[in-house]
Amino acid sequence: MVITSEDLIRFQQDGFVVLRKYLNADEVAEMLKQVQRFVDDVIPTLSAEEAFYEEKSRPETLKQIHRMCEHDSFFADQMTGDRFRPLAESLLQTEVVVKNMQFFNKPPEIGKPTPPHQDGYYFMLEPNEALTMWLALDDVDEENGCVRYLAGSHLSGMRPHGKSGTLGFSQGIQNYNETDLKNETAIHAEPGDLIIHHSMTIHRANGNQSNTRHRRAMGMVYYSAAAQVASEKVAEYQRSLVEELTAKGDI
Ligand SMILES: O=C(O)CCC(=O)C(=O)O
Repeated sequence: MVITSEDLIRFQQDGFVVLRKYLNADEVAEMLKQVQRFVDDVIPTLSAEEAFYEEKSRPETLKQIHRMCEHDSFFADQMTGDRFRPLAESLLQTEVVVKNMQFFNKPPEIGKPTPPHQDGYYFMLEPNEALTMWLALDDVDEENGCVRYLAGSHLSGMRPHGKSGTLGFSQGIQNYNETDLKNETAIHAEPGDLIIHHSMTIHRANGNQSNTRHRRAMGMVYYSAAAQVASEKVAEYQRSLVEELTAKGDI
């Protein structure tokens, strides 16, 4: 058992769980070193849709890197090894499929809000059984845009999503309201803390208000092995998104 029964119950009831100090300081430092290596050596070899910037002409405004495990063996090993995958299996109580490893940043001052959404809307799964692990690499709080959850929202189906206008989170919940805002749980985190949410759990984050602090994190996505992916729909969505972002000059 790689998770306590209390944490499993919390994940099943709330749709998210926080595992404090999942990585120690040395392990966080290693992750950051590998991200920097990826930025320096791998991003230059990739197509534009694999790395997003708040301002395309300013490399220091890097906000997301996608599919890192498909492009680099260190990140592939992270996804398939013992660190995260058995935890995903314990939480979903089934075998899992490795899907995605991402880097998320909200650069100081210009890091944009993450619109309220359910990851499952993007994943297009039947059944919608998957999870995202969010590993903090910085201290994260209200000022630099911590993640906020609606506890239990994974049990109430998919809310209507529509275009958000946000690079990297193209779809957002359209009818997010005052009650939702009141019911949010904001999760502060320290480097090495791991937050895990179900693919149906509603979450969002504010922008980064700090002038100096980044808000860096890794995102790891695992699907239940039983979930069927609407692959053609996903491919068509990705194709039209890349076309739209390219035409707008965002990537
Ligand atoms: O980093 C964020 O602000 C949100 C990340 C997110 O939505 C996710 O990991 O599913």
